[in-house]
Amino acid sequence: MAPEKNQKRCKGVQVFRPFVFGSNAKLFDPTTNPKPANTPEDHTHSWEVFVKGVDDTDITYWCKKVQFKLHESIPNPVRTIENVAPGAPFRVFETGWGEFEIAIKLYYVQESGEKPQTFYHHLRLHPFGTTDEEKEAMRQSPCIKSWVYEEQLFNEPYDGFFDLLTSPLDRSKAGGGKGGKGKGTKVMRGGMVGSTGERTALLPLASRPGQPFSRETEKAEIKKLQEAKGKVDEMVKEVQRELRDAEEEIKRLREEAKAA
Ligand code: SLL
Repeated sequence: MAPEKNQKRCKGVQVFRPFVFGSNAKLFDPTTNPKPANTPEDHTHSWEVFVKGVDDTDITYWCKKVQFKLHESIPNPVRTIENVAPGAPFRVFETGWGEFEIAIKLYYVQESGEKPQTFYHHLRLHPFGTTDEEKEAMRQSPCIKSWVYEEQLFNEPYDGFFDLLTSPLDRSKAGGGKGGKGKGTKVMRGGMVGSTGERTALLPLASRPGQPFSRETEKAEIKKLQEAKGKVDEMVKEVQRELRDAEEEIKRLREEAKAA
C-alpha cells in the first residue's frame, strides 16, 4: 500500500532491522510431551514456526502481519497472524508427522509502502547438522530447533517510515502491560539494559538460554569464517604449487622430446 501523499524517500539511506525465523519441534512422549486429546494417531511431533525479534525485541512497528503457508495435508494450511504485542512472536503451533517447506510472507506496516515479501523455512522434526557431533547434540536435546538470523533491509525508506523506524517505543504499548514499566524491563547479560518489546537494531552483547544471536556469537561466527578462509587460501596455494610443478614437468618433457 502506498504511504501518505507527498512523502519523499530518504536518499542514500538504508535501515536494517534484525529478526529471527524458524521452528521448534518436539517428539510426543507420554511423560515429557504428551499428545493432546484428539491428535490424529499418525502424528509424532508437536511443533511451532515463528518470526520474532532478536532477544524479544519489537518488530511490530515495521512488520504488521505474517502469513505462514503450511503443507496442504494440514487443515487450513494458510495461517495469518497479526495484532501481536510488541516483543511477542508471530507464530503457529501444530502437530504432525512430516517435514516440509513453509512459505513465510511478511507484510509491512502501511507507512513503509513496501510490498509483502516471501521467504522459506524447512520445518525440521528430526536431528540434522553437518557434522556427527552436531547431529548427536540434537539427538540428546529435547527440542529440534532450526533458527535463522536474518536482517530486513529498508532501502531509501519514505520520510514518515524512517521516523517510525528510528523513534523509540511508545512505553505505554510496551510488553509490560499497563504503564509499560516494570515487567517488560530486564538487564541483559553483558550489562546492557534491554526491554522485551524494545525497538532496536542492536544485538545483545552476549547470548543467553533461548537467545542464541548476539555480538558474542557473531564474533565466533566471524572467527570461524576467517579460519575457513585461511584454510581455503592454503588449499589454493597448494593447488597453485602443484600446477607450477606440472607446468615445469611439461616444459622439461617437451625439451627432452625436442632433444631426442
Ligand atoms: C514428507 N513431503 O513426505 C513431506 C510431507 C507432510 C506433513 C510432509 C500432516 C499433518 C496433518 C503432516 O504432518 N504433513 O495431518 O494435520 O515428509
